[in-house]
Amino acid sequence: MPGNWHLDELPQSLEVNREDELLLIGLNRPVKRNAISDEVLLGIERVIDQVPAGIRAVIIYGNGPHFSAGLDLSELQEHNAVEGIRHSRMWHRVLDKVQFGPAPVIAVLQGAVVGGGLELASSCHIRVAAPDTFFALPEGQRGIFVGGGGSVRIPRLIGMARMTDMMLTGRVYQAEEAERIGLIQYLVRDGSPLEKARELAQKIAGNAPMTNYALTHVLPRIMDTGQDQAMIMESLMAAIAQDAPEAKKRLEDFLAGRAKKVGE
Ligand code: 1HE
Repeated sequence: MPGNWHLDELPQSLEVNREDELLLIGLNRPVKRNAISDEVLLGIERVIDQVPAGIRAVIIYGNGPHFSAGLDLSELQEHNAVEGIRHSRMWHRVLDKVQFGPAPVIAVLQGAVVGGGLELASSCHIRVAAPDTFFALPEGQRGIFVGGGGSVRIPRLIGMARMTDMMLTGRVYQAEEAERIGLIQYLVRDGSPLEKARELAQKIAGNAPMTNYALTHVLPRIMDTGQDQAMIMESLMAAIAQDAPEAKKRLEDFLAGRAKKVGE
């Protein structure tokens, strides 16, 4: 790892590795099915806060057979209502940093992606899953509610009706169905989902940084605003992006036959 990193401060429950322009963050509590304790959550925040310059894409994965069993339920029992709000707001703060952080984030999923694990995965920009992945929101059955931004992010992926059903009835979506309803973008039937994520991350890293910024920071805001304001935001973003020297160079390369064609 580069010298400007202080990884010795990270808990054992996380592992972080740099591969050139990519940063890999691993949930590393397989014995507890990568349940997300405060230590894990705050560790993710520290990593995102300290992503070194030059990192162009981030991959989040879980060690062991499950991506994550969600919130560490052993820590929730202690909370009163005020502490519950603070705790939920802490999840919001950290997962907002994942969504609106310095680089696009790809989640690599297998086994359980449930509760807060699904909320974490939903805050990432791309979800790549193995065939054994399953998705659920057991909060409904545990007598609680989502608190990590799930009510905002998950309906944007699959619609409110499906999320309501998941929580009311405990419905579990298997990987095939999850791909069909848009919960994941990639189902890796053969081969390694992590390798697929690396391949996608390399593509992302090769984009103009302004385009990646527009997609991760501006597009979600455009989605959240009225049509009139959204259109002007789009025009402003388009103008800024095309004005950048990198965009000019890329257009020139295409017109001179030096750039890849669509699909190459
Ligand atoms: C845990 C957790 C956890 C496992 N918090 N300790 N999430 C849930 O309600 C999901 C709860 N977990 C499960 O349903 C199952 O563990 C799994 C389907 C994910 C995996 O099953 P399995 O048979 O492989 O493992 P296991 O035997 O259930 O669990 C192994 C250990 O992990 C065990 O501890 P041990 O000391 O007895 O070995 C479990 O207690 C522990 N473990 N999941 C704490 N979640 C921001 S708000 C978000 C709100 C939520 O996320 S609510 C949903 C919580």
